[in-house]
Amino acid sequence: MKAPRSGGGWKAIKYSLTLANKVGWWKLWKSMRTRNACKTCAVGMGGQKGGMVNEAGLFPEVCKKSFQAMAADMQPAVANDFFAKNNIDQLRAMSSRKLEYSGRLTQPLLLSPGEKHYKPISWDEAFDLVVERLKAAGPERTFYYASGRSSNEAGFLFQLMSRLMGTNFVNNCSFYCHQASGVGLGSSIGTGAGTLRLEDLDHTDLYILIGANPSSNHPRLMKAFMEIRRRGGKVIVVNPVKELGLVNFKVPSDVRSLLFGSSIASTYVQPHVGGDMALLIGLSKEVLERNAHDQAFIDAHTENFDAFKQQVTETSWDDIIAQSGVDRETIRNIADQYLSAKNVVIGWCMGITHHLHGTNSVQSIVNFSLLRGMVGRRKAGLMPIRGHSNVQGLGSVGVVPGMKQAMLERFEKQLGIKVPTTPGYDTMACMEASHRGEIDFAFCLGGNLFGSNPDTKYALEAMSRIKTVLYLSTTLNTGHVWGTGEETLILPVLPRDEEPEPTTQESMFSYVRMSDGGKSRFTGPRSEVSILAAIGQKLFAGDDRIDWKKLESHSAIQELIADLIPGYENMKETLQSHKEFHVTGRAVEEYNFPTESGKAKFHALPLPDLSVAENELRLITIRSEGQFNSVVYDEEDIYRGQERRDVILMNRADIDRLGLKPDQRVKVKSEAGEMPYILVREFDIRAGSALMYYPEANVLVPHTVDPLSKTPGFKSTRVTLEVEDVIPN
Ligand SMILES: Nc1nc2c(c(=O)[nH]1)N[C@H]1C(S)=C(S)[C@@H](COP(=O)(O)OP(=O)(O)OC[C@H]3O[C@@H](n4cnc5c(=O)[nH]c(N)nc54)[C@H](O)[C@@H]3O)O[C@H]1N2
Ligand SMILES: Nc1nc2c(c(=O)[nH]1)N[C@H]1C(S)=C(S)[C@@H](COP(=O)(O)OP(=O)(O)OC[C@H]3O[C@@H](n4cnc5c(=O)[nH]c(N)nc54)[C@H](O)[C@@H]3O)O[C@H]1N2
Ligand code: SF4
Ligand SMILES: [Mo]
Repeated sequence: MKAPRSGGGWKAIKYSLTLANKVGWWKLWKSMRTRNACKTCAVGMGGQKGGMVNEAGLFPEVCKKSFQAMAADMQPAVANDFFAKNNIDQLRAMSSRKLEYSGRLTQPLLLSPGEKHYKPISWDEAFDLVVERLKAAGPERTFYYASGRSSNEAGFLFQLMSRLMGTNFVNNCSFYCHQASGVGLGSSIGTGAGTLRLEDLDHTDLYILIGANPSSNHPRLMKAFMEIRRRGGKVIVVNPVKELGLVNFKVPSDVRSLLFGSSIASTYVQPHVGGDMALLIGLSKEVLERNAHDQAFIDAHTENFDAFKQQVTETSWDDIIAQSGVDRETIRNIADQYLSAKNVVIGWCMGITHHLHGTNSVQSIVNFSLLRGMVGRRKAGLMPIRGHSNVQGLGSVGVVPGMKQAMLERFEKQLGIKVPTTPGYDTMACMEASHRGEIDFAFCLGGNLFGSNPDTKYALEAMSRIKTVLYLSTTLNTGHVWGTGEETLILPVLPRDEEPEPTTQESMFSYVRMSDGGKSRFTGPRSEVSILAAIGQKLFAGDDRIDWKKLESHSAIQELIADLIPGYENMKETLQSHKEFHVTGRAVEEYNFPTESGKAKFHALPLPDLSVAENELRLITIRSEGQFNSVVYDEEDIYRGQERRDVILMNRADIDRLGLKPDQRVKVKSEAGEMPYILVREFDIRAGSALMYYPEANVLVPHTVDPLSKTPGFKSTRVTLEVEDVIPN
């Protein structure tokens, strides 16, 4: 399969038109125009300004991902006899695409111990069963996991339930995603969120994009990069993989770009996988050696600079160059660009966080931007490019093991609730507890905990040892069929544009949108809030701390959020006038860092140990154009020119060095597992690295985590290859 010459463009438009043909043009258009926030990524669009409109009021702000998610929700319901016809083994044989396209879930389903078929049950039966099992499990043997699709309102109720039950075993998919950004930023500048607003990007003259592929994963950001270049600004891309869409992209909403394409990267650097931290230390060293840092800013607004400077001075150029894989000349060149820019923004995604030193890499990003005061004011700053559309909101409303002190105090003072102060469990800690047989109930608000986990064998064992696994989901995924406990229950939910009452979502720019909801496309599924409120009423019957009946109303929850969640005070106005708002305190202004001292902190960090044996490659596991996380919509990856997913993409030099040939079959082995019959493919990727597709390649990723953020090293698995001598039919 041939790769196209640019990302986006007609291909993206054609794809969207094909989807429209499938579900009906008018219906899709009408659905997209409703006043609901985009369901897909955290750039955010839609809400009260109307579908396909961004916070600046611009239209059309849309991409094929948003159509994809909408079209999936517009498919018919799962056939009545689907579960009678397909037993669990048959369901396990289905691909994630087949499961997703089996239809929308409309009835509560129960897979009882020893049974082979999911069977429909009534909502009352389902609630009775959930409540009985939750009570029997108790706080010490239950965990709560949420994906970032759910609303703030559902997330708030979810964590409130866990706290009233007396546990902090509550977390969200962020632990497998941007947690390193939250921890790294928090420890450096006092806030875990990005420091920018969308409009700040209008002033950027240098954007450094590290370990992210927005051309596939955050398509509307591409317009911002195009505009930076048109203004004469620079975009430096740091990525071991040459991503086509980061070289050239055709922005569909811009005629000139659509016709002729837009050059995105003005400099494209391909470091070693995991070598970013060394590169950032090198860049800081270069700036310090030239004495080009802003000493006045550093003295006034930062601390720990001397320790940082000493550490950087002691780190040798040889080590920096060897570990980053970036030569001195390129480091000088990037430093020149950094020093001559007025407003620098550094953005990053999973290429930074999915490493065992992910948090330290984020701290190194902050160190570098502090050298010139490029964080802490408007127009410049730091931009963790968030994943799920409301993952940031779920963190804000407390779906985290450790509740922020300010929030904890408000809970105790205003609600009279004693929130447990035990450290709680992150996501991997929950999986480990399950593996030890210490968990009886897993409460999953959306997502695919099984599919997103590293070490598939371990995840399978862990989930199977849980007594009851409960999923609240819109459609079927591999988690429902593989991530089963002794007993498994699926409750069908409404996506946000079918909610009976308004919900809210927070974007990566900390902009809170309000989604109107809309008419349910089916009878059967219920809103996440109504399910949680119903469970709450039964679970806490006779306990008058919280009126769970009242919390069936979204506006009652929104009032609580406005009172209890720091930064969400403006929610009161949203309630009255549907006015959307930015969470206060996130966009750091005038160098008022929300740390205890009011200063930003430099971190003195030694280089991590990234050694690999001669015959090993460093494997990164990533998304393709046609998938959303564990849901694979299309087999082919059009931008990388791959027509199938059972491939390992490698540099030609490694293929030759290891005595392999393109299209040869190999067994890929790691300490966690092995994958047989994988096709070797040549690709423009830094030698020493290899690329495979997530979620399939999770078989290979060990479940070790970054000690600071507890994020697995999804992009740092050491693998070896073995030639397969038998070709299967
Ligand atoms: N279409 C689509 N959109 C999505 C998603 C999806 O699955 N599909 N998922 C959403 C979610 S939850 C998230 S978190 C985001 C993820 O968005 P991204 O982080 O952009 O996605 P990944 O595919 O994980 O790949 C990240 C990039 O990092 C690079 N990379 C890998 N290792 C390294 C490294 O060591 N250093 C550097 N510098 N780069 C490296 C890879 O080559 C790749 O280009 O996307 C969101 N949007
Ligand atoms: N090897 C490897 N593993 C990874 C990654 C990687 O790059 N490499 N990426 C990691 C990252 S960044 C993330 S974020 C995680 C993803 O982890 P998760 O968020 O747990 O997984 P998703 O695949 O996004 O979950 C999709 C499911 O959510 C359900 N859903 C969709 N919409 C709704 C809704 O409105 N409400 C509810 N209740 N359910 C809904 C559907 O059933 C759908 O099948 O995976 C991580 N795992
Ligand atoms: S970039 Fe993200 S938020 Fe914007 S339309 Fe696409 S999927 Fe939706
Ligand atoms: Mo993510």
